[in-house]
Amino acid sequence: MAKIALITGATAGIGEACAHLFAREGYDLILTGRRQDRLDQLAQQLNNTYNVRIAVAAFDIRDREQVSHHLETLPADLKQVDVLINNAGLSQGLDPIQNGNVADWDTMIDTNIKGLLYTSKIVSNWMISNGRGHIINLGSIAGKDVYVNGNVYCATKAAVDALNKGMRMDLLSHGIKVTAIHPGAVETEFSEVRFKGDKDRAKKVYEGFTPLTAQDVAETIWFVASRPAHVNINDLILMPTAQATGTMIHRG
Ligand code: NDP
Ligand code: 8X3
Repeated sequence: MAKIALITGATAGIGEACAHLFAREGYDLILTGRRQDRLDQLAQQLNNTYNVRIAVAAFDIRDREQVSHHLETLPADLKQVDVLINNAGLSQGLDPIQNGNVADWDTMIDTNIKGLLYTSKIVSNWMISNGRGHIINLGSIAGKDVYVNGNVYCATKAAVDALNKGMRMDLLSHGIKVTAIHPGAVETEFSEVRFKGDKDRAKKVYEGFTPLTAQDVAETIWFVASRPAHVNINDLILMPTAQATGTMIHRG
């Protein structure tokens, strides 16, 4: 029987790259995100290329009822999830705390922390019943190194780092692996979302150096997911060669 991966935030960037890679490796997939059209298009593309089963569920991960409804109504056989990739997340704004936009704070906290929690609670219970599983959390270098004006986004990723450790302890006796991947700068829709559609400002983030690609991160996620049963990678920081810390980037 094929293994199953549930990938949140599969409509773009790292999540979409993971969908391609895990499908290529023969996984059946559950793909989520808000944009139904993108999920449908991706499912069709993966179905045409790989002989795997794809289920899509379009919902806002900030809404606990929606998360519960869409996950709990999946067919029972798809609840045999082997790998959960908690990837959906975003940054909004880059302002000092005193000027911060409170709605942006809510969006980041509700998506990056609460959405991840709602999903993990449901899926970890499935994994406990199935007697196996691997949860892979997308943290960030921003959760390890706070940067100027990064305040709330950095705090949400520090929370992911803490939750990653806590989940590993809580799920230890059930044999469930828990891993965090903490990338540095990855060129995806991320900066465009952070700057609310300002493409020029987003482009500048990646000028003068070679950032990571979504594919680079997906390959690393595949690496951690494909270790032998007795091996778990707890925590992995993945950086562009030109980036030493959260803030130190060598631009040529
Ligand atoms: P993208 O903006 O390209 O993709 C983000 C994904 O998250 C999209 O599929 C989006 O789907 C989904 N998402 C966002 N908000 C919600 C929501 N409310 N409900 C459901 N899905 C949502 O960014 P990346 O691929 O770069 O980011 C993926 C993860 O990696 C995030 O957690 C990010 O914080 C983290 N990360 C990114 C880095 C980077 O430099 N890019 C570096 C370190 C970590 P939709 O809009 O359809 O809902
Ligand atoms: C995204 C990386 O440093 O741009 O998590 O915030 S950073």
